[in-house]
Amino acid sequence: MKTLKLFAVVAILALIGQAFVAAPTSAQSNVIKIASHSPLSGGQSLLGTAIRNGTELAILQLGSQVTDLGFTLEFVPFDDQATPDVGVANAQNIVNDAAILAVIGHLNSGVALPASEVYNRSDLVMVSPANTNVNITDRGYPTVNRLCGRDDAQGAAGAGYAVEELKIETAFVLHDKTAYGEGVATFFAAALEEAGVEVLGFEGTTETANFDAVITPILAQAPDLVYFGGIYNQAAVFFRQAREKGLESAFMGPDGMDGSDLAQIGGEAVVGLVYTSAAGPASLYPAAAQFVEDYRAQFGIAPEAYAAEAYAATQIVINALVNAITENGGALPTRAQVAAAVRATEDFETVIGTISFDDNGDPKVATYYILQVASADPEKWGENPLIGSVQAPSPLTAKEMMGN
Ligand code: ABU
Repeated sequence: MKTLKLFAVVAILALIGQAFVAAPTSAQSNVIKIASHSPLSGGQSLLGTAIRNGTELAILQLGSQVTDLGFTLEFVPFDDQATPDVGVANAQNIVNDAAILAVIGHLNSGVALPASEVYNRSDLVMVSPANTNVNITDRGYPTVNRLCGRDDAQGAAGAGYAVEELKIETAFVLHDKTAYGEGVATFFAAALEEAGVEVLGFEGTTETANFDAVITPILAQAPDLVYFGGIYNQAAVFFRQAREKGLESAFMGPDGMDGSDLAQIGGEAVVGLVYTSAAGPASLYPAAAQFVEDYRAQFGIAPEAYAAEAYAATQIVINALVNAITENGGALPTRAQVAAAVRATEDFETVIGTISFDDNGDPKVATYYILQVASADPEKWGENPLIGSVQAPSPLTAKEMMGN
C-alpha cells in the first residue's frame, strides 16, 4: 500500500514537472519581452554583439512608448553561437516563453532559416537586421521580415563593380558552404559569367586554419580576382595566408567581410579588399549621428555593421507593439497581432532611413553599399570609404512596378 502511494505521488510530481517543462510560460498580462538572437560567443560575436547592443539601446531609449501603455518591457538576449542547432534549440525556448512577442535576429542566414521555422509555427515575429539569403523572405512567412537587402542583388552589385571598375577578366570564387556564403557566391559567379568573366573555380571550404590546399590551385591559375562568400573570421585567415604565399589577385567579398575583425585578423593582406554590404556606414544615415554617440556612451565601443539595423528593427517592433496594443483596446496583443502590425510597417522613419515592407517581409527598396578596406588598423574600420552604391527594389516590388 505504501509503495502504491509512493508511485502515485511520483506520478503526480512527474506530471506537474512535465507540464512545467513542456507548456509555454503563460504571459503575465503586463509583461512584454523582446528577444535578440545572434552569436554572442565565438568568432562572429563582434557582429552578433552589435545586433544585441543595437536592440538593447533602442529598448532603453524607446521602451517608454510601451511602458506608458501600462506594460513592463524586458530585453532578453540569446546566443545562437552562429550554429543552426543552437539557434533552433534557443528558438524553442523563446517560443515557450509566452511573454516574448518579437525576435530581433539573426546574424547568420543558416541559423535564421531553421530558427524562423520554429518562430513561424508559433506566430512569433522576427525582424532581421542582417540576414541576406533569398530564402529568408522567399518562403513568404507572415512572421519573417528583414531590414537589409538580398543576396541575389548583393551578388549582382558586387559583380557589376568587379566588371566595370576593377575590369577583371578572370575570377576564382570561394564560399564557406553555409546557406549564406554559398548563396551569395552563386549569385556573384552567375552575374560574372553573364558579363563574360571567366570563373576559373567555384569551391566551398570549411577550413579555418590552414588554407594551403585551397590556395595552391588558385595560385596556379592566377585569377584577376578572388571572391570569398563567407564571414570575416574565416575569410581573413584565408586572405592573409594567400598573400603570404604570393597570390597577387584582387580580393573581394560580400557583407560577411563587414567587421573590423577582418582587419584585426587579416592585417595588411586585406587592405584594398573591396566588399559589398547591406549595412550602410553610419555616416550615410542622416539620423545615425546621435545613435553613434549614444552607442559609444552606452557600450564604450564604436557600432559595427548591423548595430544600427538592429536598432531600426527594434524601432519597428516597438511601433508595432504600440499599434497592436492600441488596436487591441489597450490589452496585451497576441503574437499574430504583433506580427501583422510589423508587416504593416509603411513609410516608417528609423535610424537607417524610411522602411516599408512588401508582402514577403523584404524592404520594398534596399541599398547595397560597396566599400574598400583602407587600413589594417581595426580602429579605423569605420573610415573605410564608400566607393559605390546600388539601390534595388525587392522582387515583389519590381513585379508591382512592371504592373504584374
Ligand atoms: N548577411 C550578413 C550575414 C550573413 C548571413 O546573412 O548569413
